[in-house]
Amino acid sequence: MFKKLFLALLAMCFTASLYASSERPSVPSGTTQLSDQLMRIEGAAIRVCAFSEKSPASSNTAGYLTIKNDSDKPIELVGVQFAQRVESFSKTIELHTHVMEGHNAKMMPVKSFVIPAKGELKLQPGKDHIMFINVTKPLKIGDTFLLTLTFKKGDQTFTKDAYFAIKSNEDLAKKQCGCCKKKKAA
Ligand SMILES: [Cu+2]
Repeated sequence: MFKKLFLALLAMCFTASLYASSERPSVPSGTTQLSDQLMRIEGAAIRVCAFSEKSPASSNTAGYLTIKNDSDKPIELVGVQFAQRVESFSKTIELHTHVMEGHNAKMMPVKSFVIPAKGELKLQPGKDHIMFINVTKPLKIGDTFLLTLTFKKGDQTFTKDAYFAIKSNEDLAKKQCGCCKKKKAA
């Protein structure tokens, strides 16, 4: 009886710590908790960007988050996809980094990002990010989307779901990144 209560309390603590830093604590829970992996996800957000009705195929946007690895083994983020039963808003999702080509920063897809043991991975504007290619519908500030992140730790593969909040460009960075398709001047 006490053991059950203790386990329930423990589960609640882990759930609370996973969402403790969420900007929108009211988002529904019910995601798979992988507390045994000793990971925390913070500040998951997606840039709202301008959606072009005329050429939706050329609309892109970017997602950011911080992943903290409290374990003593490195963890690799190998993929991101829309969670089951979540209506997708882009055709492709890639992991991107920035490389310098002469004086210009250029985005390039990568296979994975490493979260070092007892360290963190910060995906942020102008740096490593999640790229949503071919956005298929307008996004609204304040909406949230559940995404499934796939990780590798040693020879083990596991997933973790995280809510991403749609945020304004101003909320995410002072300056515009090259992630959004630029609006033509009227
Ligand atoms: Cu990109």
